[in-house]
Amino acid sequence: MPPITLCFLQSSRSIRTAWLLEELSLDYDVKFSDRMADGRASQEDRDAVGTAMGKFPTIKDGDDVVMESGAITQYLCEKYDKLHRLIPSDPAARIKALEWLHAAEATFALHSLAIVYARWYYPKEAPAEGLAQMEASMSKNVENDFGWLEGELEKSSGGFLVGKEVTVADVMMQFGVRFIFEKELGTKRDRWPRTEEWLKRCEECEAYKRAVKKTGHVFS
Ligand SMILES: N[C@@H](CCC(=O)N[C@@H](CS)C(=O)NCC(=O)O)C(=O)O
Repeated sequence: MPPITLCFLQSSRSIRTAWLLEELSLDYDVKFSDRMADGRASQEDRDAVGTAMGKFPTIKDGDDVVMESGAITQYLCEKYDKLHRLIPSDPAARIKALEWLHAAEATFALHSLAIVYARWYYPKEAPAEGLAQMEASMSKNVENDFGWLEGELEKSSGGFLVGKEVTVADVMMQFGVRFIFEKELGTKRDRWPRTEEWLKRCEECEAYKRAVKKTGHVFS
């Protein structure tokens, strides 16, 4: 079997897939793209991804080309996680893992990126209080999301989102939470001590550290 190719963009969700590939001990090559001055990948690199969206992460596994970090996660687990370690087979644990897998994009990214776009696109000549009011309104969603996350970590018996071992829940959620904390999108890290501890625990995992080393991932 030729190795899987991971189309990886610096400082992006691509770290989720690299971490997962390491958790699954799969052989993979990294096709690395850097961000240009405008924060995007170059047009050439986006074209080279070979999908209609040209987004990162995308993987190539034989004839299969998969985009969307959540779909990639599900695809890799269904195909390679024969022991159901990353998506547990216990029904209650499986539901929890799938909730987080989807919440990473459909809830946390949705609400926090609304603030990023407001910061990008709010007219420079408009009064600054207008943007502050928009952010304050949109922060309510983010605060609500973190209330859920902190509450689940308080109830969790292990150190991770679904018990004592890493699952897709942690692999999908870590990047977005780190992003929200670093950019202070609608909340501040000191409000969520359990979440901060969990984030550190994720980033101390050997597989996560291997993924960072192999890809050169940095947060910026
Ligand atoms: N929902 C998608 C989002 C993919 C996405 O927007 N990726 C960003 C990086 S985090 C990207 O490719 N940006 C590069 C560009 O648009 O030039 C996923 O979860 O994979």
